[in-house]
Amino acid sequence: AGEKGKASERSFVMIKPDGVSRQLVGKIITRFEERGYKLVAVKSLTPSPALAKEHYIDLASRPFYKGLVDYITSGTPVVAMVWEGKDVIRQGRRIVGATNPQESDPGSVRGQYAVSVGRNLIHASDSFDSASKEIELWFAESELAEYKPTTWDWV
Ligand code: RTP
Repeated sequence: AGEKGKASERSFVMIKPDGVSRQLVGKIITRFEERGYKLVAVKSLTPSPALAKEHYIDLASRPFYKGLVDYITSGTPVVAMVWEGKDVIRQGRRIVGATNPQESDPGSVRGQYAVSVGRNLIHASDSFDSASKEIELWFAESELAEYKPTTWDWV
């Protein structure tokens, strides 16, 4: 799982502090579950500055980087998850919606619940490479569950 070309792949999805403080965790998880994706791992934590900086390392030169890291580490937890299933990386991005909620499809999480790019509720991996890096950064191998959802009997 998680490898390019596999029927079943994995994505790292994180509900950011605004999603937790607005009590949208259940609604967001429900979208992934009801679509048919499998919850492989989930934990709630306040990321350390080192973890948050590494997660957003590609944005280090951007003007909003410090504010983003400060927000993610502010003390309200995030919910870090790994979801698995067919095309979950691309479909996860569609469920989440465009980065700027002003551009997000109204049916997406951001399009339904967010208006500001700095408080856009959720992160989802944008490629196979970032998914595997992010899963390794946030989770130990022992935290990733192996099971088959009963709804996958027809797969
Ligand atoms: P994410 O990684 O969170 O899924 O977001 P993304 O790929 O859709 O967007 P990216 O460009 O990687 O930006 C990561 C996060 O940085 C925050 N951001 N703030 N102008 C701003 O203030 C600004 N631009 C981006 C957002 O929280 C975005 O999700």
